[in-house]
Parts: sequence; structure tokens; C-alpha cells
Amino acid sequence: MVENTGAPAPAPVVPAAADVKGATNAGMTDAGARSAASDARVRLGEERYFQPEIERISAEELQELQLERLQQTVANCYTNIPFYTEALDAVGVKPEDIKTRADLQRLPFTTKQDMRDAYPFGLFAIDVHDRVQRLHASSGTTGNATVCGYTQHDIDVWGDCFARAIAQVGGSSESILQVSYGYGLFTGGLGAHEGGIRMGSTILPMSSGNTKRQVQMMHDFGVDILACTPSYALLIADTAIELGFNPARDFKISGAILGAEPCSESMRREIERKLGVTVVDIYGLSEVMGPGVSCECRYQDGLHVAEDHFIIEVIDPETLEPVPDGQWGEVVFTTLTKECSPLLRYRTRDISRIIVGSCACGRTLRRMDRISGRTDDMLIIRGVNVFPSQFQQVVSSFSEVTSYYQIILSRKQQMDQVTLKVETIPEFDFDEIKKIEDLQHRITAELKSNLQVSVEVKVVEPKSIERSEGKARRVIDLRDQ
Ligand code: DLL
Repeated sequence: MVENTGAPAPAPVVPAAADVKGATNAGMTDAGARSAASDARVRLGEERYFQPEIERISAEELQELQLERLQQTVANCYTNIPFYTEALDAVGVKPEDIKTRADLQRLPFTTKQDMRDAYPFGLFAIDVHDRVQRLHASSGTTGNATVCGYTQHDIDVWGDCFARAIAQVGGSSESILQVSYGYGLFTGGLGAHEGGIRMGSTILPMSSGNTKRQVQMMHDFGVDILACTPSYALLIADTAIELGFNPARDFKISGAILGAEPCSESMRREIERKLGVTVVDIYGLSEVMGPGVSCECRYQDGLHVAEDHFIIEVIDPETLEPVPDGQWGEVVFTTLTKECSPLLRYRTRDISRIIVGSCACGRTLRRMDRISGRTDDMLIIRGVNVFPSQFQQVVSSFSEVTSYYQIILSRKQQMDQVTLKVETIPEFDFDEIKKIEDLQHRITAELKSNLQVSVEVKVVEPKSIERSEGKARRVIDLRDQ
């Protein structure tokens, strides 16, 4: 049975929770999917849930469920993927050796390079001509693309995860969901779309681009939930305002599910204010599934991980040992229900931590913090290690500039040069040279004291930095050209 989590006493009663294993949608028929969709209307007090029986599962039940699924996953990997047969043999682990959740630690890690080396289908547990319904791939700009396959079951699970996010931001089967993530090999568009299907919402499959049309339809169709990247949400908001709308007042929109890239707290608040919405941060990566691996609830205090489908670990990237809850490290995921592309201990390179304690929303699924950076996006500038998120923090502390910025790295006489381009808000008097110089000085000083490197700051006019319809390109490295 579902355990009360100590959250405020729920008003209406949760429908009798089925036995936990039956309650998840994994392997459900269409009829099952429809009844799950009706769960979306489940409200406990102020909170909406898509699958309350899972989202409020007790720690003991979750342990049991994860162990059973881990055993199935290891068996699937060992039997059907030669890469894993070899890797597990190398560490002397057979599927039957997985007897407790702690045995997870005995499994080998999987890296992005392993996935690249297996290009295209080397890590599939199912023949691509068999039950594989769809392929997604992440960009191959720095090597082979990583390719993942999805059976219908994999797609249904994905839809469930995203549908939880829709409920978490207050959406339901009555919602009109505008999907403005790109559709295609990128998992954003179709992942959100599947969530809308599982939830039973009305989907507006806009994809990205044609921003004026996005705004017009959002207004005319009475869209209440938007899904896209934070930078695109900001562009949509600014475009709406330029077109003379006041979305916070004139639009029906109330929630936005934004992810795929980092978003500072000040940028989140700006989007919330301009659109009149609650923004929840959604996380995921193509290799593990796509959007919905974790997502914030409306308390915006960490992202609840879909722990019935993924085991999260946080490790020290140097020693590869797990770090205690609450400590920052590299996030590692093991998939528990994927049929086609299961992964054992996949090293994401994303930096986060487990948030300790219970969440006011009543969900028991543990939370990870927002991604603070990546182990591989560290910039080494004249020998000093700097993360782009540190620039973001400084930029967001100045009210005279917007959330649009760009970091440009170049080399002059063998020396690294860093330029930060920031854009002033429209109200800033750009004609007053003295004011611009003063602002530049203040930002430069703040960067120097925070980053310990000298940065040339260029304050530029509103709208002169390139806008993004997908993931924003914040760092331009011209050093090796
Ligand atoms: O970005 C999947 C996704 C689509 C997530 C839509 C959320 C919404 P990839 O293109 O494979 O997949 O990129 C994955 O993007 O390892 C993180 O570094 C970054 N990322 C994803 N979500 C967030 C987030 C999708 N909420 C990579 N905050 C990940 C910060 C994020 N970074």
C-alpha cells in the first residue's frame, strides 16, 4: 500500500493503490494506458499526480522494486549484449550474483565512449529489425553519434515519465500542451509528445522555430502548458511582448516544463514573470531515455528522479566511489526497465547531488539538485579552471543586463583571451558612454574576484546576441582555429 509521507494531509482519497508492480504502467495494454491517463486527475490536496502509487511509494517497496528490476536488467544485458557479457565477465559478476541493491556497486561503468564505439546498434539488446519502434541519436559533433532504440514499451515508460512532469506543473488530461522542443533525432520534441499522449492532453506539436506563429497559437488556442528549452521560452516571452501581448495577463498559460540546458534562477524568474507561469526544470539525456529522467515539482526544490525506472548514484569522478547524499559529484544512472537500450552505471558527466529530506509535495521519489555543470565543460583559461555556470552567476547578479550572454575564447600571442558579451536591458540608456564603461568595469571586477581570471567585458545593445530556438550556444571557443 502507499505510505503516507508526512506531507500535509491529502483531501480526496487516492484511488486504492494497486500492488506496486501492477501499478506501474510498464508493459500495459492500451486500456491500461487509458486508465493511467485518468490518474492525471488525481488531486491530493493541492497536488496533482499522474501515478500517485509510484510517486508516493515507500522506501522499502522501492528498494524491492529496484532490486527485482535490476536483476532483470543485468540478465538482459548479460544475455543479449556481447559488450556487457564481456564487461561483466571481466569483473567476475554473473546475473545471479545480484542479490541486494548494494550489489549495484559491483557492476562496471558505461561511458559515452563505449556508446560511440558501439555505433550504431552494438549496445542494443534487441535486433533493430525486431521490436524496435524508434531510433534517437545525440549529436555526433565530437565523434560518432550515440544511438538508442526504443520498443513500444520503452516509449510508453518514457511517456509516463514526462506525463508525471505535466502533472507536477499542474497540467492534466484537460491541458493543451504546446511542444516547442525540436522534433527529430533530439529527444525533446517526441519525449514531451509521448508525455502528452499518456496524460491524454491535447498536443500542439509546434517543434521549434517560427516564433511569432508559436506566440499567436499559444494565445489563440488557449495553451496552458509549454514545453521547450529555457532559452526558447525566454525568446517566446520576449517575442510575445514585442507583438504587443501581455502573456501574464492575456494568455491561459500557467506552467512551463523547461530543460535540456542549464537555466539560472534569475532566468527562471524572468520567464515566470514575463509569461505568468510556474517553471519546472526537467532533466534527461538521450542515452538514458530523454526528458523525464527527473523533474521538479511546483515546490522547485530539486528534481524528483523516476526511481522506478532509473537508479541514481552520485560518484566522485576521480575515485569513482559513491559520495554521501548531499555531496556534489558526477551523476550515474542504471536503467531498470529499458528493453532495447539498457545501461549499467552510465556516467553522465553531469554534476549534481542528492537532496536530503522529504519534499513538501508528498512525493517520495528522491530529488537531485539542478545540474551545476558538467565534468567536461570546464574551461581551462590560462591554467585556471572555470565553469560556464560561474559566468552565469555573475551575469545574473547585475540587474542592468539580460539573461543573454556569450563567452568567447580566443588566443593572442599564445595567451588565452576571454571575452564576455552581455546585453543590456531595453531600459538601460545605451547612449551614455560613461554608464556603459562603469557597468563594464563593475562586471569585470566581479568576474575577476569570482573566477580569478581577467575577462574582457563587452556590454552590447539589446537584441545583439544571437537568440536560440533550442539549446543556447553560450561558449564559443575559437582557440584551435
Ligand atoms: O537534452 C534531453 C532533454 C530534452 C532533457 C528536453 C530535457 C528536456 P541530450 O541532447 O542528449 O538530451 O543532452 C543531454 O543536456 O547530459 C545535460 O548536460 C544537459 N541537460 C539536460 N537537461 C538539463 C537540465 C536532452 N534540466 C545533456 N539542466 C545532459 C541542465 C541539462 N542541463
